[in-house]
Amino acid sequence: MSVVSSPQLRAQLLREQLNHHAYLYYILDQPALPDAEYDRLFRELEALEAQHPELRTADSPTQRVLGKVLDGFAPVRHTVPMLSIRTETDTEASGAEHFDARVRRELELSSAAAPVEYACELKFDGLAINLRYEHGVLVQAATRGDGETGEDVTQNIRTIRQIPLRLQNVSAPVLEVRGEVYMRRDEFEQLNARQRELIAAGHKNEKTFVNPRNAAAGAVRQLDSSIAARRPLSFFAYGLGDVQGWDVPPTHSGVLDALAEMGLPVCVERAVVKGATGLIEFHQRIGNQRDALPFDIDGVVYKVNSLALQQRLGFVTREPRWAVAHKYPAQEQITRVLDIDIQVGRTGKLTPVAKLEPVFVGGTTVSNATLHNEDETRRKDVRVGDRVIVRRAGDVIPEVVSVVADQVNQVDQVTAVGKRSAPFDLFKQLNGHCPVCGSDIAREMGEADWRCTGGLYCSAQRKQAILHFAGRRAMDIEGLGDKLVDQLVDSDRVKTLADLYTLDVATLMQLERMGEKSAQNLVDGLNASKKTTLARFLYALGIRQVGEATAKDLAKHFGSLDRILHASVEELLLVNDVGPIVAQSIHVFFAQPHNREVLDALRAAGIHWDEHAGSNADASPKPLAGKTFVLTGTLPALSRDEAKELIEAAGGKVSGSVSKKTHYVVAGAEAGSKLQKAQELGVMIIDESQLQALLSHTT
Ligand code: 5U1
Repeated sequence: MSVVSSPQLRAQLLREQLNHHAYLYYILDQPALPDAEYDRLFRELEALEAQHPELRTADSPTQRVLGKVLDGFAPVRHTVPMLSIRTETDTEASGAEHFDARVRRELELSSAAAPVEYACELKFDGLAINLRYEHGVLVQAATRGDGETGEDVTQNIRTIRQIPLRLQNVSAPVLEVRGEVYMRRDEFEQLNARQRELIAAGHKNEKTFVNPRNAAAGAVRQLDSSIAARRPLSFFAYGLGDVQGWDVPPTHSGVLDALAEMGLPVCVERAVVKGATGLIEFHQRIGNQRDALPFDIDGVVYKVNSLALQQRLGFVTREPRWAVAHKYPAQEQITRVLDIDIQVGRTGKLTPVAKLEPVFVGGTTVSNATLHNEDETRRKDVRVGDRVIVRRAGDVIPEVVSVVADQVNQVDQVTAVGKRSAPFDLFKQLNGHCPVCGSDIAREMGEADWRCTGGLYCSAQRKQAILHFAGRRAMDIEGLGDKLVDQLVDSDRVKTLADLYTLDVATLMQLERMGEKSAQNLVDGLNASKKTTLARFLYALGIRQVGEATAKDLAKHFGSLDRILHASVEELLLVNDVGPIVAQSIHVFFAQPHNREVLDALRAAGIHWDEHAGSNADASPKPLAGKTFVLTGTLPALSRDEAKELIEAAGGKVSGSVSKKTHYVVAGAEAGSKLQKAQELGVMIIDESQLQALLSHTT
């Protein structure tokens, strides 16, 4: 209920509340208001502004998407030119040494002089943007352009929720903030998965994006800001442009701290170091973490920390002498497609995979890359013999992003018979039959994928299903690797999941490279796996659409397998995050007589768990309930999964990132940025023995 009577005051209060909660949510990752309450306040402000249009201010959260389609972007002349950064392509330690030596030479420092202090940051792979705040309110956002003149992309930048429309406690007449708009890797993958679905459903104008940088740059340059608003963009601030009426701190690290205080997103992966040794350490540390970062970087940035020294160093042409981007090996490379194979997945999905001339990309040698599905392969028009760009970033499966379209390539694509191979046609290539079991293949209306119809009759699906069942996060059967599964399935010793539990040492010893000790270890592993949890068991079954999180939700909601077996689609829909497609998939799975038979056989083989453990029906006290943990580094005895399971069993939650809401960070050897962030935020840091102590109080 509103206690403020004047519409003007009420609108101001609502704006402040909504902007504050957006800051907690998007910058600090600490939501303090349920979504529904945020929406209610938002709608109240919208209604108030509709009644009193004069109350609509530039910093109103309702003004993020203006819904006006532009004819083009107006040019913006930068008051202070947007410089670029010198690139050091020597990806070894010597790259950092050269930069430090250059700085020392320019500053005329003798070898006896103290090491130079540097601010180290990440080199985000995105699009540089200048944000102009006047009296704390965002008034303009512009691209870099040629450094002198950029384009006015304010409409699109306003849609990025991490970018504050009003800075906290800033009244300076002018404060320009520079930084990078980028797209997180997981959000990029989700965006492309959605795009692939749209294409499969017949939306001819849709396309997938080559990489997060292109997707981000494309979104920023959309003339229709409602399209930009649907693209998951993020932002990191890393510097200043024009500043009037604000006391600039004396160091670059101080500037970044101040920007963070104003409510701007500043990446926590940064450090102040001394000399070349410090630079090299930072380059190596971030290099080791690169795959685990949630976004792409192409290097790190070193800047002389003192702004006075920066001024002394000045710049050459458009590049400052006081900064450098020290690169890492590229995440995209060009290579050639030798062949296109079709692989059969666990659910029968047929995936075209490009066999490549091996190429070093993103730190490893890649010789296979996914083409996702037939439509994608055709849309990219990838054919055998083509030169293609391959991308491997993070722990995402390498993919072919595009064919190299140049003259040289056109000549290269000509095959021995003088013309390019035919466009990819999955059905034709397979003659309509699964390459593994010969069953018919089918593609349903509105589906992007061809599938083998053989089900578990298809040995490829059986092999994948067994490997999934045995996986670490499923039944965790030690010693059951892919070579062994190949033999067990090919020799017909294992036809169903339950057959695994009939294996004995004598049978196993008949297999290749299987001595008595390995056979005994596997039998022990199988026996040990029999005691499990309902959630793990459900996940292990490999039901389509049921990942680990859904399996946990199902186990928690129903508490027993029998209740799940008998649940209707409507009852399944009551489970957290279960929608109609997932509910249908679960229902269909358990309705199949052959699946019921396998379940019965698995239970008969001795697989068991505590029914109701961890379920909503479980009333035992959970002393870690409400406590959030973050795990970092390598613990001496427990694996990450084990620690997570113990914490969750005691009612705690394990989160992937540290925030002020984290109760404990459990740190092991080589803990990285999470430990640092915990220290910065004053979060309690404990080791494995302290975790064990907390857990032992719980039993
Ligand atoms: N982190 C960071 N990225 N980046 C890019 N800092 C930074 N600074 C830049 C650029 C182009 O330029 C300044 C050194 C002028």
